[in-house]
Amino acid sequence: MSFTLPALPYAQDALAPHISAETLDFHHGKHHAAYVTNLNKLLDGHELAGKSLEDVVKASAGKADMAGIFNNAAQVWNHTFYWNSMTPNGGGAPSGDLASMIERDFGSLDAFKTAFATAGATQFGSGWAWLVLKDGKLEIRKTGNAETPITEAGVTPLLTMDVWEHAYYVDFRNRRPDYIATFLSDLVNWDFAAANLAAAK
Ligand code: MN3
Repeated sequence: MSFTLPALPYAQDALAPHISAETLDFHHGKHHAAYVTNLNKLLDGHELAGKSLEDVVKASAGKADMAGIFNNAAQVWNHTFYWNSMTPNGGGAPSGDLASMIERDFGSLDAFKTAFATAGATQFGSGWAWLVLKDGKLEIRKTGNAETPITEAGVTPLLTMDVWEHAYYVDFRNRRPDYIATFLSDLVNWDFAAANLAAAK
């Protein structure tokens, strides 16, 4: 049994003009696809073959002899989560429990946006910014390269933003802060974050 590349949850041009079809063609069709292909090769005949993707990520995390498996498995998981963290006509404001928890734990939606944008902008080199639930409280995480909060005990990711250069270079060149601002204003999928929050309760 091997892993397959999940389809994007929207058309390749659905996030334009913010994120172009060209970016998604490469980012999903080449980068994400390569992580799936590499993972399947690495798991061929391996003791972790046949496990779920989350189990492969957790079992290989922090193990030097499984670094390749971890990097590819975590990148497969992170990217699928990232596609769902965006939606055409996204942005706006969350509602319900998520809105009140953001207000409670960050002070305001604007304060959350500032903290999330700072995490993304200050992740040196490649990585990810996250909104997570930990012990009933919302927190921000930033992770380097393929690192993912699903390896952290008691943490449920609600939302992520890819800050690898391949996520924004075609559309924003080197302007990572502009990509981050656009993610928050026009792309972020609050319904996905709210559904993750509801499922974690
Ligand atoms: Mn990426």
